Amino acid sequence: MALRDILIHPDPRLKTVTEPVSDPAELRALAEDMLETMYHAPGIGLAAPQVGVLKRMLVMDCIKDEDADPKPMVLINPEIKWSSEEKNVYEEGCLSIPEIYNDIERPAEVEVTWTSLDGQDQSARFDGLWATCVQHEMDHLDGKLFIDYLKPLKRQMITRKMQKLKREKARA
Ligand code: K1U
Ligand code: ZN
Repeated sequence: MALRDILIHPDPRLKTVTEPVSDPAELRALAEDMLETMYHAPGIGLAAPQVGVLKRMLVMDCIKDEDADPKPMVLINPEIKWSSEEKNVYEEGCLSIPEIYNDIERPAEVEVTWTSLDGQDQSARFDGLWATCVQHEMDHLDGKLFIDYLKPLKRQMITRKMQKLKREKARA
């Protein structure tokens, strides 16, 4: 297992609509690396394009209680089959946009289908933080970031801040 570098916005790979996965078993090593990278960050989710792989795969674990058992999930080719009318607002962050947080409104519950690493069809209904996280990660697979829900001026300010951060990191 290895830690992968997380891309920082702006990066064209974070704006790309990713490709469906045809052979899930081939992505086992990547999934393990992504989970390790997510826990190390730390974060509650990570999508393949954030580590520069333009495939429809995401990992997540929204168990925040350190005393509880972890619940790592790997979702390949996920699709939202149903979204609730009821909405939920959560102050979201993104490992590709460090130290920026903003309230984002999304459906409170979603029904999602996906393929497991073993190639099995799966489905589940997510609510609470799990619902917010899976929608945030699925947006990544379509080249969408949570700042795309904000007003253009705010998004522009955040993008400039990230450009500055990337210049500083490159110099260090
Ligand atoms: O996709 C990502 O960049 C990961 C992101 C996922 C996410 C956070 C909040 C709402 C929706 C989706 C993160 O994990 S940011 C870090 C974070 O939220 C966190 C970090 C440590 C403990 C708990 C949460
Ligand atoms: Zn993100």
